[in-house]
Amino acid sequence: MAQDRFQYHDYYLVDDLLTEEHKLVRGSVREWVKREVSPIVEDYCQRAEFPKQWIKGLADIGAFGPYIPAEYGGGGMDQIGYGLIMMELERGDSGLRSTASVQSSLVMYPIYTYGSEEQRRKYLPKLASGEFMGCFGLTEPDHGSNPSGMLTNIKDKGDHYLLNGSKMWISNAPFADIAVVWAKDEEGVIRGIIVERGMEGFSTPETHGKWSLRASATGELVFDNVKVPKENLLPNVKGLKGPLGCLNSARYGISWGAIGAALDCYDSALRYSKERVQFGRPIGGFQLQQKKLAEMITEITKAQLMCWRLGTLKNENRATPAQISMAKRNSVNMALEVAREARQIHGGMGITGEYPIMRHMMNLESVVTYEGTHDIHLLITGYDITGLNAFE
Ligand code: TGC
Ligand code: FAD
Repeated sequence: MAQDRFQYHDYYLVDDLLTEEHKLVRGSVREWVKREVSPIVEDYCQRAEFPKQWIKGLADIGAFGPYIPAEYGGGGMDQIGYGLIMMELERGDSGLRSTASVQSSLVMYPIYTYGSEEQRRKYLPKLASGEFMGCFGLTEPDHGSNPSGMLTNIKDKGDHYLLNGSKMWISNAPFADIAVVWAKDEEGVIRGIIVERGMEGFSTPETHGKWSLRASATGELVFDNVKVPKENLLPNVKGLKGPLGCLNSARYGISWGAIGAALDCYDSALRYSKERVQFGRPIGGFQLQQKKLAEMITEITKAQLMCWRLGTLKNENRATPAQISMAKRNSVNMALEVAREARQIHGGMGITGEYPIMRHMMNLESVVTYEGTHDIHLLITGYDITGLNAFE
């Protein structure tokens, strides 16, 4: 990307609803993204490589476990603060936000919420500092939207568990030091277990050939008779509600994150529409382009308000999983629509790496699928409002 000229847009003065701390945190993340991410992200995406130097930077700005209590190395922040961090990171790149949201919501969250005190003390400070990176293994080759059918399993062997199976599409897998893995025990109950790199029989082959999230590393988790110590089992949760509880937190973060990608596309399109002259005047003066821009900022503003409200509900422990599904689905779909319209406003330039649009658009094609697809979240809303379960 040639130059990061991003300016924030707050049409309904949502900033008035934020605290000074929120604005401070958001400002420092934005500044870091402009300095350390924007100048290199295009190049890393073109090469399909994860910039490992981002790990230390993410830890330094407090993006790993922002809402985990400080005594475990986290930021002790509220949910709005977490959302704003995700928004600023995804404004830079969805893959960058992925790295941080997996570490925070899918690795630190389950260890904090379902783990023993020993597990918390052992892993959380290292995850917060970036000394350890983690990944989350739920999806399998034949069980994506329907994780309850998973085949990965653990067998009790007295002093350890024997883990077998495989997971697919796992963000951060190729470089993760630990994996929070969901597997069925001998009674068919889903349990969470922490697998460490270096355990015999555990490998993490990288997934190549992605046209999306190219600056994020994705891989498989393969378990071939892996002996996992008994103390690595997460003791405080049983059943699918374990992994789905983590997804509530990650989906919430994504609902903010996607707004960041949308804002970047809108901001670039707005500027381009004032600078690009055709037929003797800026293209922003044409009604068709104004319609696109006006609809973009309207949808962004609605999403900002929805996420702020969801964050306040989450702070009060009142946000329901269905409300989170609605926000994730709405924000990501909105961002995809904004990216597609912004691409058109940029004309041919919109397909180049001179502008962030095409990269955001391709990234969002993953974001609309992972953490529950667009369809699945619609059906969750459908179930919630009718009481009739489409999954049965
Ligand atoms: P169902 O029978 O409805 O529920 C089973 C149990 O779970 C409880 N539950 C939840 N608990 C907490 N939070 C939620 N959101 C929950 N939803 C359901 C439920 O109450 C029940 O509890 P209990 O005590 O009665 O046992 O389950 P189902 O098998 O019918 O499935 C429902 C469905 C389809 C909605 C669910 O499985 C689903 O959400 N599928 C989508 C899968 C998904 O989102 N996978 C994401 C993988 S991780 C990922 O993509 C990371 S990308 C990260 C990045 O790079 O940023
Ligand atoms: P499927 O479940 O096979 O769905 C295919 C299509 O069928 C979709 O359009 C879906 O909406 C539709 N469909 C399915 N069931 C229904 C239904 N009942 N009614 C109507 N339509 C339906 N997973 C992890 O565990 N950890 C990770 O870190 C992780 N990172 C990811 C990173 C990337 C880049 C990607 C692409 C995926 C990642 N995932 C991860 C996996 C992701 O969560 C799954 O891809 C997602 O849940 C969908 O599963 P699937 O791909 O198997 O699609």
